[in-house]
Amino acid sequence: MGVLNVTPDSFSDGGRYLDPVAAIAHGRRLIAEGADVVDVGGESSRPGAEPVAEADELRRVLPVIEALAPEVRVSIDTVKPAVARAAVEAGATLVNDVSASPALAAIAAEQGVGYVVMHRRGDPKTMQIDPCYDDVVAEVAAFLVEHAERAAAAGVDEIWLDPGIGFAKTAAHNLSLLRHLDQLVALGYPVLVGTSRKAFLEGLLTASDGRSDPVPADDRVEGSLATATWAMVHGAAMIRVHDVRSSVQAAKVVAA
Ligand code: HH2
Repeated sequence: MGVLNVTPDSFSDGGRYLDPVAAIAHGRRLIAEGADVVDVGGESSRPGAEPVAEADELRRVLPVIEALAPEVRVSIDTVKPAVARAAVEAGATLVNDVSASPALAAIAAEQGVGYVVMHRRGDPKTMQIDPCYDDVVAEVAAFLVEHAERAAAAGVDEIWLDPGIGFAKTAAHNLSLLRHLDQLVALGYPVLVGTSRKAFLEGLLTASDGRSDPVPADDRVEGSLATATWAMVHGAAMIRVHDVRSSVQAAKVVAA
């Protein structure tokens, strides 16, 4: 799954693809590099992100989905029911819901498309304020199963689970979830993992100039690849990445 953020403020590629022409061109680059799915988002979900008005989000994502949907599977990364519905009508066939909301699952059911349930607590403004769990793996697993069963009962046929790396989690929580990914895979649903360029990698990496602190997002590619490879080896069925070419190469080697 290649990431395509049509936003001014995403943590890694914010502002690069706000213009639909640039966004469509980048989507085509992701397809050429081997993405099976392009995940189009018009609102950043990074910690501290400002909410986006529905009309603005629709204006950002719809032309991009209409252009790319005939060429690749498109998912819509949104927490707004109206945006999810319009995106599916424009050609998206997977609703990627970082808020695990019953309203979005209901739209996926009604429209006969797939649904990603991702774990997080709170919203972008609050989620990184002292996240705390007794047992992060067990609590995330229980949350995902509960929401997946609810989505199945609502009529969704294709359900993906995502631990929500970086959403209401410390670096140690993220690493625990990766370390025990097999426990999420054992729940019986396909698992999606998104670690790409995320902040928890900062403390593990050295900047390529040896000095930058913190390590900038686009200098976390090798760390991202290590975590993506780990996730694939431990059973993730899809990885959500900014760097499609290198991830596809890694996927081929893992598959072999
Ligand atoms: N991470 C981000 C956004 N959407 N969706 C799923 N299912 N899983 C993830 O891990 C995930 C996600 C955050 O990354 P990005 O889109 O690059 O940044 P931003 O939210 O700032 O646009």
